[in-house]
Amino acid sequence: MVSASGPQVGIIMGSQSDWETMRHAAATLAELGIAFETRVVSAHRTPKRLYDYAAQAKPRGLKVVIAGAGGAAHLPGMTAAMTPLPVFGVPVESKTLKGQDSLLSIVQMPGGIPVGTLAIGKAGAINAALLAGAVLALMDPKVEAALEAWRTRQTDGVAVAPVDSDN
Ligand code: RP5
Repeated sequence: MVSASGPQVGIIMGSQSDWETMRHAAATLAELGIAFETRVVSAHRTPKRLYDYAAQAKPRGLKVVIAGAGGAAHLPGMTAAMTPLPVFGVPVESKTLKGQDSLLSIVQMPGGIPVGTLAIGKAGAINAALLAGAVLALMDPKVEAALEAWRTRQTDGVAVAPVDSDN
């Protein structure tokens, strides 16, 4: 039995070091009032944890998984292989290749197992949360309203003319 009040979105990441990026997905989901959980799940270092997480994601009531990883970033693709839920991948910026390795390894999934791949870094983490919200909004008018309000705040926050930042 799935609890209606449980987390709707699972945010997973390959390492504690990814949290600096993935916390922006969490903050955005919080702004939208969407219940979520956060877990460190490494495809390389904790493969059994990954298997268990992906296998149980849907039975536990999650609707979307956001997976962030860097370098040889197998986490989003492996997760997508083991759950029917939509998986959004966030390429974390790596030190050596600035996240281009992360991006290419997440986006270049062979046909058959999709991962919706976002931009490298903070922008991708924020947009993954907004996309997760858009999915949930199809079934939940409260999330739909929260997303609309989020966009309105964003629009209202854009100045008509530029200002000097050193004033
Ligand atoms: C990946 O390796 C993680 O997603 C992280 O981005 C990268 C580096 O991990 P750490 O060495 O910082 O733990 O699996």
